[in-house]
Amino acid sequence: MADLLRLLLRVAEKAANVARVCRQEAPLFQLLVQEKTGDDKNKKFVQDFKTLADVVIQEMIRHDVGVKFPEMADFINGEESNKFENGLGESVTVTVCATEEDTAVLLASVLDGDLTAASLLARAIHQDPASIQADTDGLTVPLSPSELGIWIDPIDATSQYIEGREEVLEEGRLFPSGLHCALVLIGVYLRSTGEPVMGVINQPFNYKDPAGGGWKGKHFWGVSCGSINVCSETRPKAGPAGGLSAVLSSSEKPVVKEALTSLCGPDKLMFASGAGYKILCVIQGLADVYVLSEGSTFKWDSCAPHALLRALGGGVVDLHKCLQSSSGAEAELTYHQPRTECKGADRWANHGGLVAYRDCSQISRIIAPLKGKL
Ligand code: 2IP
Ligand code: CA
Ligand code: CA
Repeated sequence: MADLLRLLLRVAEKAANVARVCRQEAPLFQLLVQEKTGDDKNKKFVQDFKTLADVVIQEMIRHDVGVKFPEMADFINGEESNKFENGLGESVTVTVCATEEDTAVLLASVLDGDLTAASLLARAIHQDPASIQADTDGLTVPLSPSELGIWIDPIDATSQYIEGREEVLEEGRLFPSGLHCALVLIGVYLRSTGEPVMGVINQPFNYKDPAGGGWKGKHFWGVSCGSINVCSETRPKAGPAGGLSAVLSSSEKPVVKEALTSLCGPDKLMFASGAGYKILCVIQGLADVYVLSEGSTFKWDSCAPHALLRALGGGVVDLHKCLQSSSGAEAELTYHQPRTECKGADRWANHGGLVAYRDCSQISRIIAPLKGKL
């Protein structure tokens, strides 16, 4: 299934192109950022467009993977539904059509007839992406498509994507917010056990060409299945013993912030936007752990980066399960079973919160100061 990995890298790059086009092309950008103060229909329309970028990307990924691997078609899911209601209350099913022209016509019906915007989007959807440099030659992945399912978050950290603040990233440093937090996440799991086995992350706004060539992206990937553990990132060297660093959501509970400030010290407790970006920070060694005490992330947020962490020897565990058991055994997140007692997106929430880590010996150190506090 190295073919699948190469395909996911390509569709993630296409997704990143769509995300960039929505910010680069004036007719689309205006839709993305303008907050009209007019009537409700107008407000709803702007809201529609933000959701449409997500829906379109997810459908494009689903379409491209489904064509190449039909056995997977019914097991490709994500944050969005392709049923879309436009500002006029009409319901449209967003699909990728056989031709660019047909896709443009369909999208125009969602965009209140705006064929200019719809054509720009359709072009990005049907365009072949630039070829991806990824060292996957010789990689064999002993899995078959009929065993696998996929979780997609077409754009994670949407709020940062819309706000659009530009940062010049520096190697080895975590930047708490900005466009670089927006990520395309595609995770593959085993239908039988729910283990994450492959992940692709595309960061569409990694680097802005100072010569005016626009934004360039960066991709990350990992495969973890049986004895095969391969990742685009190298295992970061262990930091000096004793100093543990953690990244949290800025909206994390005060009790967790206090407990981890005592453990890590104020300099090693960091905050960042985007669930995917925070796990990416752990993957890159910019933080040792990401701790989240609430069920505010979903399977599509964690599946892809979880696979990369596993390939590096780490993982993602359910925080509340760890607090209940001393060993943390059986606490690793899985991706195949919904919480049947819940409705809608909540069925797929990581409801017990999470701890993402590269080194499992750090879990007990993180858990200890949180015991009895949550
Ligand atoms: C969100 C996004 C948020 C995150 C939240 C996710 O996904 O990653 O940034 O909150 O948990 O569900 P926070 O940044 O506080 O960690 P989306 O942007 O796709 O809705
Ligand atoms: Ca998300
Ligand atoms: Ca999203």
